[in-house]
Amino acid sequence: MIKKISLYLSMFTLVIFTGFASAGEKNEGITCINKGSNVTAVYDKGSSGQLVTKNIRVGNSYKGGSCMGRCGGGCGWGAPSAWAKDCLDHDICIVDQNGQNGLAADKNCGDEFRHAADDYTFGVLRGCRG
Ligand SMILES: [Ca+2]
Repeated sequence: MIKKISLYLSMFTLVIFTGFASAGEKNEGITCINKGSNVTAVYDKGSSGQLVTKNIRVGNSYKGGSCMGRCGGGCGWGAPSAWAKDCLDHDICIVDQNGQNGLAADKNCGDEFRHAADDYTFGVLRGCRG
């Protein structure tokens, strides 16, 4: 139990520090988004480059990517999924920039990936179920 709590605490600390690291696209904490709603995704080229915005309906496919806004790849396999703003930003970035999906190391979308880490980890617990 203590081990689990300290793991969560260290993840929180990591998330907070990475949140301050980038000036371009913003980490929006864990902001839930609902499937079927229209949301403006924002990402930047590089890690603090030119901002790009894209209005998209959450849950739609976009340029060959599916389930835009779901945290994790594609549409998942049926387990409860988190749907959150930072995950949407990352999804759109990967598709738009032909990302290699190098996760945190991706040239354009690595910062978006780091911003989405808290959403991915805690989104379901926070009730971001789409
Ligand atoms: Ca970026």
